[in-house]
Amino acid sequence: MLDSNQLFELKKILSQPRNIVIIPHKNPDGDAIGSTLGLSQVLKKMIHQVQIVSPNDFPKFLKFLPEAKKIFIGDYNPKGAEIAIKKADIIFMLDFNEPSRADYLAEHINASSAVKILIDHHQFPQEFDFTYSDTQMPATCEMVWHLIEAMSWDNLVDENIATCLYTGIITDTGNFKFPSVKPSTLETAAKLMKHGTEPHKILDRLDTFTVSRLKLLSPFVESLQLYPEYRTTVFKLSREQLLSEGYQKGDTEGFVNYGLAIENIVFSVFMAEDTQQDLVKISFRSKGDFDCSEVARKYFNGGGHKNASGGKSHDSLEDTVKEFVNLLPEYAEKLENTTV
Ligand SMILES: [Mn+2]
Repeated sequence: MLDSNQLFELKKILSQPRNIVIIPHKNPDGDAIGSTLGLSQVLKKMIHQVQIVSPNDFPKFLKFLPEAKKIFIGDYNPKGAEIAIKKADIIFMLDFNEPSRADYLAEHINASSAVKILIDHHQFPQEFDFTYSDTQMPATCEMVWHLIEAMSWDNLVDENIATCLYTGIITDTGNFKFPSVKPSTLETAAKLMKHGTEPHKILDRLDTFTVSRLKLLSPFVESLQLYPEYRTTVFKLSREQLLSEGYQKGDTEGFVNYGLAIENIVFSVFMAEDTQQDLVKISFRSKGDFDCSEVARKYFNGGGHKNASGGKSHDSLEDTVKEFVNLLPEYAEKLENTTV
């Protein structure tokens, strides 16, 4: 948490009407969208003008969230995004550790003289005017809740705000399954329920599939490469496969976790060609003390969390898979000794 001086400073800054922009990372997930929507609705109940500016669009399964339609999508109107950021006197950056994660918005963030506030749980955060970083936290949404309590804003939290924050917590913890979950996570969830959110309704919305998602499971499962000696699974989908099933953004979200459901597997990788640019996007998931973010950082221009990270490659899909498989011997010992 921010220290008491910083909390006091922030209160002072927010005691006057402000023009606030809140930014999630590129390709925002449930935690990025939930935290920005939750925080924006709290700030709007005060005296502030608040606009969420996302670098690009977000998955369809998150569109049910209260006020999701008010999110400004930079991709569809880059000039508008630039103007909004230029006009801001406060910029919140949520669920990412450095401006480059907000893609082309980084340029405008860096150029702005606004007060900048980072709230995030990723490793290696950049420092800003206010930096609330805690890599032990399972979700930025939990951190936003802790900030709300520390600032005594909890009386402003209604059912809609609670729903946004609860959604980010369950999407970033796989429904409270990940080892990152803390007593404070469950306490936060309970408090959000007391503020009116109904978890079963959120779960019902999140469990709803698009037809294309269901159909994509077939080629995804078919692509399985199993390396039991390295306790590793590799999956891949080509652009052609994605498009032939009518791929929509978010359709393959979470697929990579299926690999970890196989007995004795501790490392799962999913490589998919981007449908719009020449790029292979890579998701890494691991169990226990095996740090998959190290592989992402060292070899695939990425990073993230110990058990969930991502990367990218400009080589072909086949070459990227080969490159990855060739790396496995380097991690053989760590993989073998991973305790779950
Ligand atoms: Mn997150």
